[in-house]
Amino acid sequence: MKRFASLAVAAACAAMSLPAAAQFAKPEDAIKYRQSSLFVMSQHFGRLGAMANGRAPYDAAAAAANAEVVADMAKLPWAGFSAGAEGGKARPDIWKEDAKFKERQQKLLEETGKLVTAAKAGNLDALKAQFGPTAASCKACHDSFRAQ
Ligand code: ASC
Repeated sequence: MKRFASLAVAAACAAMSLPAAAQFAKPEDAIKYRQSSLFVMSQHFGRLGAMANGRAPYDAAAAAANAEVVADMAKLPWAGFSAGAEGGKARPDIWKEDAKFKERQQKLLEETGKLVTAAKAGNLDALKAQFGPTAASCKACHDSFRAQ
């Protein structure tokens, strides 16, 4: 069992250190992967927005669960912007301005991390206060890197 566990960890580490491109069988898969994770993120973020903006009743447990999904999804799309996977709504600048693109990713990860903390605080005001900055981090990346 212990041996199996350490093999599993080794395999997971090997997968993480693979170049991102090697993780997808074809460029269309990379595009679908990033769009899918962003879509799931937007669905759960939208549910938080509905609560933050008073369009849905505040539900502390649902808020925390939704925020967790948002933060988990926020980690995923980036591997899908791999070399040779241009297309979809991605602007070519993504592959030319790596530092700026990474900085936007980092900001989203930071804000979605804070969103989890805020949602777990268990009060609507905390959620409201962190919803805007998180949405702003989505928008900042879209403004620079997503085609209209
Ligand atoms: C959403 C969603 C986005 C962001 C963005 C924030 O709910 O789907 O892409 O928020 O609109 O400005």
